[in-house]
Amino acid sequence: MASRTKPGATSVVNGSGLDSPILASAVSRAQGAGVAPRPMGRRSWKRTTWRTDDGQEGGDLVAFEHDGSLKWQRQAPWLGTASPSIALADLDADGDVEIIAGRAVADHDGTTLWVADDEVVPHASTTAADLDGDGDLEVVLGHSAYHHDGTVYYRSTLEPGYPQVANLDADPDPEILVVGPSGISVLEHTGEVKYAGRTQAGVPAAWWDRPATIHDFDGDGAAEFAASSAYQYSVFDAEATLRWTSSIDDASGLAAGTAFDFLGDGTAEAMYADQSRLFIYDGDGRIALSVPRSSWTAIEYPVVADVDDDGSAEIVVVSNAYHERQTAPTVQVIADAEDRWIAARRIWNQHAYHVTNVREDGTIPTVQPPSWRLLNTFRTNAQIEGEEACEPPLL
Ligand SMILES: [Ca+2]
Ligand SMILES: [Ca+2]
Ligand SMILES: [Ca+2]
Ligand SMILES: [Ca+2]
Repeated sequence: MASRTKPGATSVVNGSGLDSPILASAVSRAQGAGVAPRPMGRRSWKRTTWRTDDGQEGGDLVAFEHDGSLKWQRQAPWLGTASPSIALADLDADGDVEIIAGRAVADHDGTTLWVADDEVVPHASTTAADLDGDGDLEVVLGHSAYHHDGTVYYRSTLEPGYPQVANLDADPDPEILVVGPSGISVLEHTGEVKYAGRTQAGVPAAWWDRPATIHDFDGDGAAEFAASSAYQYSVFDAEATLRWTSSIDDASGLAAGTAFDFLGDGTAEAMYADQSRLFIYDGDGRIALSVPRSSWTAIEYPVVADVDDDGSAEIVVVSNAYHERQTAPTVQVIADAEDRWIAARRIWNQHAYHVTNVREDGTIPTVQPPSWRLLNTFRTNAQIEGEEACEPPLL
């Protein structure tokens, strides 16, 4: 695959179209060879069986030490459910971290604890939340959820989709936003369907088969969410009423976005990366900045963190060869030219990131603070303002 990789490079791209003072420069450093994933065909929530090199169904779950050396490697039949992303949480609050992927849970040394009966979407991004408030985390597949011991907590009438947990209404309990091939749905924390199968005018419900982002985009104190189809990136209010939409092109995968209030003015800028560009949107959904990238998109999305510890947030976006052509370094770090963007945490550890799932030092809390009572976000990072830059927030 060497021909599909781009060697290390540093480049500066002048930002354009961004209102001052958000004018950005992009400083890019490739972080090693990129490997283009194979293009995906038509997706279905039905299980796709993948096999290891020796022909066994599933894949290997691999853990590395902090220096990159191998810690352990376990064959995991449940990884046959089409490359799920991995999440970490201490489900039973006993001090040992469990490993969640797709519809399965392993303990901290990779031993499978249980596998859920329910199917998940390909490239599933299962999360964990204490939905019933008993101190243990439930494993949230979306259309269903399980107690930490593998017993069913709820099983809804929905088809499988991608779960996001936040408070999306007036009651203090969390809701589960499920976005998938059946459209946009919200469940109460009990699993009761609040609404199901919504979409925006002119877009088939089946196109929303991608992970979503929850954030207070307009700073009014109530959470909105961003979701994407193959050709739209859109922000909705909590009832799935469209706020704004912008055209994107992601027929090859199921990319997602994030958001961050770079200026600290109360309005968050949304970000999304399709097959050829990273877009940053202003509060009205206008493109404020776009940066070249290339990808046969799978499930990747841009993230925001203070990766160089300078007290100003950066955006990280990856690239690979799309139609044999890679237009940007494998990893790009995009910073404000004068580091005026406000500070962010220095960590983003998993696809289903929601701030309270990990401390800034990389440790996993034994008792995970309920994110819906604090920042009430999903797939966005926390701002850190003023002199307290880069101190972990009090959560
Ligand atoms: Ca545990
Ligand atoms: Ca619980
Ligand atoms: Ca609620
Ligand atoms: Ca809002």
